[in-house]
Amino acid sequence: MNPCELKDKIFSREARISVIGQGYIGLPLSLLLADSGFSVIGYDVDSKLIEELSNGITRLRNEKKVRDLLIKNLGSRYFPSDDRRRLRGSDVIIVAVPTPKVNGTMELGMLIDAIRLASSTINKGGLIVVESTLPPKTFDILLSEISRAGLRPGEDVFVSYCPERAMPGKLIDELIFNYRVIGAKDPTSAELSKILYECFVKGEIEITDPLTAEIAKLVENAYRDVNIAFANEVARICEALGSDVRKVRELVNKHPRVNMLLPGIGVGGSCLTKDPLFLSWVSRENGYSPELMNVARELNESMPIHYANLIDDFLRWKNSGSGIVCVLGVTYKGDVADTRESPAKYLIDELMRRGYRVKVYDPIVRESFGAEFYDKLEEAVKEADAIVIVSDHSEFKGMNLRRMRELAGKDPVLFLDGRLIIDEEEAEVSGFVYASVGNLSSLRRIKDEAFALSETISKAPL
Ligand code: SAJ
Repeated sequence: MNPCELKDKIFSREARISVIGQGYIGLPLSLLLADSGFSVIGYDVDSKLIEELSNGITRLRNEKKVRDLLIKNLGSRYFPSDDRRRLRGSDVIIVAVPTPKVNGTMELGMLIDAIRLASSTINKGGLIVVESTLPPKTFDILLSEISRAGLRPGEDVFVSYCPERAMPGKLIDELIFNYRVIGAKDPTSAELSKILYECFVKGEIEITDPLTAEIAKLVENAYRDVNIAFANEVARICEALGSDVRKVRELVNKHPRVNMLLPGIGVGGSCLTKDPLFLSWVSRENGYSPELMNVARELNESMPIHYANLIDDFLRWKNSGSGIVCVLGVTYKGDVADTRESPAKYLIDELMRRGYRVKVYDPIVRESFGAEFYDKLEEAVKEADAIVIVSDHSEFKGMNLRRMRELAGKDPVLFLDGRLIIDEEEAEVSGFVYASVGNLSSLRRIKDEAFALSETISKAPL
């Protein structure tokens, strides 16, 4: 097959496409390609996942559009499979497997396996596209693997890097409307990839070299991580000085050139927690050791532990270090069914390590990281000495705080708002001791008043 033939096959939707990896990106991508007219094999090594998909079930539970596209295309244009032989004869193979961080290093094993599989099954003259996030200079390693399989990149097979940049919660819309970057070493690989993505992408498609694409993808997430760390730093300053970060943020964001992000109880998800480190590690191996990104990461990682300490302090003061903590939300952010690297895990681990009973409620996922899971919010809140919001799920925004206070334990009960979604006054009128990320004033005041009272009592004449 020569490039013109492949181009024609893409235009006519006759190109046979396979996608390796049917997770957060591979599945929606496969479905968008199927929906635009291609026959797509969605391959994954996870047989259970393939069985679920074959029955029209997706694990991306809060992604309604993914579910709708699955039902629409399953068996007609989308074919999930765990059989590697089904990939043989593919004109296009897209790799969308994870690139995780394991024990402080980048784990490229899955990616290399996927590239080997693609190299051994792609048609001569076909196109391999990598969507998985690549640490800088990894594209060259992948090209070497392809060469080792006896294929000359840019001649026998065309290869490009087109990093995903879709946000969980709105995967389909983001895959369609976001701008895309294609990194390729030769113009034919770039052009074929662009034609392919134009079949469903409505955003701009930029062509560049692979190293620039690798760095750009990581910089986007590092930028966000550093900016959230800045907001978290300001929150910690406000806590120390007795101010309220919500008011400070509201004011500073009125400035035309300031856009401070939202501080919170932690930064989770699979992307922001590893991409800045990939960038930093590879840079260090090449002679420059970044500091800002590493410090930002450390600050963001410290957030759940900082609030575990705060709850611990409160419970030592209230109950001599025993009590029940109710954790609301375990997903890494609101309204997504994704618990990867969730701050909830680190908070719960720390509280349980300190001997507290931890009750968990989440309306979207049934995960509790070893704590007690409750199906009903009211059951989880019952008898709690402290309640902490970790995920900004919509359900928590309209919570009946008076009812929550009736159910919780005896006075005082701490309500720690980890995502700044609860009104301070309403929480206090309902009878809670309110504290939030970046605002500990009420908690301090109540502790000071209680201390002053106990001093008065102890000094009073018998
Ligand atoms: N968070 C804050 N404050 C904020 C915004 C977010 O504390 O102001 C927290 C969230 O609660 C969450 C974490 O940060 O725990 C990450 O959430 P996110 O919404 O910032 O990002 P992700 O991980 O869902 O998706 C990111 C996005 N990258 C950027 O916005 C630069 C997305 O576009 C990428 O496609 C995705 O990473 C990815 O796959 O790389």
